[in-house]
Amino acid sequence: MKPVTVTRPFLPPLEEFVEELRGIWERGWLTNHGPCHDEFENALAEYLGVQHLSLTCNGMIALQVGLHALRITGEVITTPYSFPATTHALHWNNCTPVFCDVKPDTANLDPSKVESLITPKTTAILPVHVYGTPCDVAALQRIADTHGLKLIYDAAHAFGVRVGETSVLNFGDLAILSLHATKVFTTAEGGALVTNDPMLQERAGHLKNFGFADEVTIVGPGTNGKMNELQAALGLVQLRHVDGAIAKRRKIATLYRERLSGLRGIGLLPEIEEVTSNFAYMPIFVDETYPLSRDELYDSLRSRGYFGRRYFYPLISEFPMYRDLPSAANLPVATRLSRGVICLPIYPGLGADDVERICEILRSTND
Ligand code: T4K
Repeated sequence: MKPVTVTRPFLPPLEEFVEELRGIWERGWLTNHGPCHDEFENALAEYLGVQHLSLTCNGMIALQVGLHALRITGEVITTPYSFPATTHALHWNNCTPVFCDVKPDTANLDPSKVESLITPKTTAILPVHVYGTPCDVAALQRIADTHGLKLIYDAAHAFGVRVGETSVLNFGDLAILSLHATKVFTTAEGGALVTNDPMLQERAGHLKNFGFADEVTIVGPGTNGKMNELQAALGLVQLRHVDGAIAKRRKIATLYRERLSGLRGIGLLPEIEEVTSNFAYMPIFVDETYPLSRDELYDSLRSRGYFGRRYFYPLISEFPMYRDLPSAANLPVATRLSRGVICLPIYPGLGADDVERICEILRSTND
């Protein structure tokens, strides 16, 4: 049996991509704001329902550029329950991460624990919409407004997620997306920075291009964060197919939920009524009432060819470069979730028979 991995990229019909490549070959224009880049940037903003979007070569660079564009310094309150990129971006921007615990139901930053961490050095809050589940955006905005802090969302997982009629990317001062191969919508590597502030978009646009404002004017110590034409061409083609891909994910997630809800010792994320999900991940949280430990279940699935992943274990606050920070010490909810999580395989091409088999393994162990 071919191993079933946690995800596989959705890829469009090859001929459609080849057609876009033909244009690139003819033009001989490979990067630096080519026609595919500009067309994709506009099309993506329109698809997502956001005002100002700037494409980048990946999500981590989008975050670094965004933090720099907002001139974030000092301490930033953030979540330990994420991919390393979230905190590493702070580190690369010379900011000090201050870890805050998460909510037990969503694994997102817990607003009720943020205010006690604010000091005179705090300049911003950096939450993550983990697994694409929106944070408590209203509560976090209230805290940011009260204390004069910037609010930057790591929305790497949240492509296409909506709260009511609004894209989740419209909240905060800025949000970043990842378009990596493992994401719901991919350009192989890729990212985007989203904001409602045209000045901020302009500054970020300069910073991702070495700081160039024009041929001879450098307005900041920029980096090279541009998306190239091949990535953008793939993005243009992907956009035609992404709705179908998300619909397939929805079916798989629904089947998982039908089979797993109520299973003793296995927790699922909540379904939130006003949220349009993208079904990016299928995390389960194994607790002590399940007959196997998380790692025993993880290994048992692997031995049968099902390669889930423990996103996000260990916590970022447990990494050697962060574990001595005072804020790394008291994160009981994040620690519990991290010790219990397995993200089960979910991607558009995953067969219902595989989902049934995975759920059968989970249930039979529980009998
Ligand atoms: N913020 C957050 C909250 C994030 O989760 C991420 C990235 C970022 C920021 C940074 O965004 P980027 O700079 O990456 O755009 C993966 C991804 O590399 C990473 O993008 C992602 N989060 C993270 C959650 O997952 P790994 O190390 O687990 O990936 P890897 O290579 O082990 O792939 C997992 C599985 O996916 C493989 O077993 C098979 C499948 N796969 C993977 C690739 C790369 C494919 O089928 N094809 C592929 O091309 O980190």
